[in-house]
Amino acid sequence: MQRSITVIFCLFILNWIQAQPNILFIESDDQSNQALQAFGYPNMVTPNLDQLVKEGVSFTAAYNMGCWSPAVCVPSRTMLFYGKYLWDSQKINKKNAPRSMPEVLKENGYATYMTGKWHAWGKPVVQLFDNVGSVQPGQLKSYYTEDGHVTDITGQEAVSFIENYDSENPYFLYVAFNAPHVPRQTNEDYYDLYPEDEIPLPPSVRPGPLNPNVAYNYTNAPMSLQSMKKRRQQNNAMVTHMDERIGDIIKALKASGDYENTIIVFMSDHGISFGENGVAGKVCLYEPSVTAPLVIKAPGLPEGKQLGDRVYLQDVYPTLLELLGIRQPEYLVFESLLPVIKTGQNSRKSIYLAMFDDQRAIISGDDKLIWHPKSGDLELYDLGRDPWETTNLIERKAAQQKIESLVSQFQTWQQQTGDQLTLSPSLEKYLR
Ligand SMILES: [Ca+2]
Repeated sequence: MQRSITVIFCLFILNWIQAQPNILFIESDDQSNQALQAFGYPNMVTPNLDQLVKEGVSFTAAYNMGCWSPAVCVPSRTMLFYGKYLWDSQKINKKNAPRSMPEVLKENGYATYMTGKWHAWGKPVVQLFDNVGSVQPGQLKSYYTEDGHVTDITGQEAVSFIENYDSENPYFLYVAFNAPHVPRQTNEDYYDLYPEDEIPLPPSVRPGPLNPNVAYNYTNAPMSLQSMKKRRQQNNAMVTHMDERIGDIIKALKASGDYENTIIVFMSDHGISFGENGVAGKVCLYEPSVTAPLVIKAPGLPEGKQLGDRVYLQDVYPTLLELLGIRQPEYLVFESLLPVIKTGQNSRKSIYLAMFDDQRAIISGDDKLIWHPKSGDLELYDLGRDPWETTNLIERKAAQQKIESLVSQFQTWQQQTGDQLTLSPSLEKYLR
């Protein structure tokens, strides 16, 4: 009797595992919201990603919480894979790393495979996945290798995995493109899609910094508007090249017959600035650098739903687990997006952003306060009226009350995240 119950239970688990959808998780590197046509940028040529947006739920205000050094990729990816906030992610090493996203999925019956960029702290990538393809470094010397362009290699390996997969179990396929991260190199055909003189620039692009303290923060401003257009041309060309390879992967998935029973995630690790507020690079807390596209297509989720709710990119990990009915590990502090998607209820009242000891920011509603602790400078923006952060409202009469509220929420986040930075006198006057 005992034995037959055990057998039935095992069969039930096996059936449950085999009915679970596959996961195709695609991550790009340094792609801002501006590098995706479906996010409102008609000059972009991204037909495959646009189609994914049409078929899934997309977030236009998904944030990377920040970084503990100028290498922003590493904390973003460490937070993603281990589900911990910024300062706890910084403490993760090979020995103390908790179970990562692919390991949790593996425990629940998933075959796990990755190809492309690996740039996270914690355990070595070969320990996290059953199998790995060509693992690329965080910073390539060149995209052109003996085996071809790295974007093509990553795309082709993902296609091969899908074509050769022959197990009944579901898979977690993590495809991490290095594109469009520097060195921005791709083929002339892609450059030709974006004539330099026709590149549109957002209204905040300016050659010098809006705030002189930002110039200190790892940007090489002032830059000419023409050089900003050149960088955008290279960046956009890299994205279109990647989009073609994503099209190959989708095609292979459809040919395998598994398209409808596959969750597809697309995200970038964070964005990048090409001259917005005089910043060139990603080490700042302005919107183009801290936000990035996030798209989730899954069985049962709405199609073509675009949400402007402010969320974290790394919320995608608990979202996947909730979609799959897998219990969340206790350490996981990011929040599932299913309530926001299904009921419009965003449990998070504010977004906290941090950049080592150089910058902090808090966003509540449309109010965004950026604080430069070393100089004490503050910037206050109304993201509803001024999404490009061109008008610092800090001297306005109404600023005082808003700052008090924002600072109070900021302190709560400091406690939640273990942010040790002491509030400087410039902020203390706003504390109750
Ligand atoms: Ca990156």
